[in-house]
Amino acid sequence: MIDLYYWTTPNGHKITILLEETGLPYNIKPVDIGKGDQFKPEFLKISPNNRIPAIVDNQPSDGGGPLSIFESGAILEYLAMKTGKFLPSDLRRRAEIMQWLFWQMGGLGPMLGQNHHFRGYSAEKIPYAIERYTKETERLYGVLDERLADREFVANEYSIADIACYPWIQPARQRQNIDDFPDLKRWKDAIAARPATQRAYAIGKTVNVQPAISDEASRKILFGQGRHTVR
Ligand SMILES: N[C@@H](CCC(=O)N[C@@H](CS)C(=O)NCC(=O)O)C(=O)O
Repeated sequence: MIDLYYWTTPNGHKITILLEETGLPYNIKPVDIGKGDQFKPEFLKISPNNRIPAIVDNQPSDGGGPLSIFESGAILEYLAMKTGKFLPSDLRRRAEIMQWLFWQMGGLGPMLGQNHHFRGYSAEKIPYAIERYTKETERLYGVLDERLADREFVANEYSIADIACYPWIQPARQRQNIDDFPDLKRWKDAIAARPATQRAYAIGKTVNVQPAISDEASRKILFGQGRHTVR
């Protein structure tokens, strides 16, 4: 059984999508990041960066004790290797997938996250920051659209690279017109229609009934962070 430390954000959705696709049994441990659960000492022990998602595998394949992992990319890779699904061992297929997984982790996620921050959450509306991250979003959407022009999925076959990218493509929130990116739109619709994707988002709705971070207390917890010392 996998324990999934989760909240209903793009990085959290990645893991429920993969878990639903693989059929691995899992148990959700909600971490309400708007309330500060990510700073609880027991959570920091498995996720020292005070971010969701994280997992604990209570039955790792080496037969040893429980194994914890943080960082969504590392979790996707681990679960794919555990189940033998969505990350083949063949050298070239795997290299193809891993480069797009890292592209998502190092570029698509962080840049679109800044778009959300400056456009949606920041009380001060800074035109330069909004413009910069909206343009960067447009550029990254363009990279994906080009990539998908002659293949069904990011690395040809449906993989953890698609699962990592999908929850981040939110055109209305990111001020993009998806019709300008027809191959990205076709890809997004195809993943949205998968039963596992639908189950993952339905589960999210049962964990968090009020997804928007609106109140001042949550803003302070999420956006006023400096160094946090546990020792
Ligand atoms: N690179 C990390 C990013 C994780 C991340 O930013 N998680 C956000 C939600 S999407 C979070 O837990 N935020 C809590 C906080 O900012 O304190 C990953 O992919 O796992």
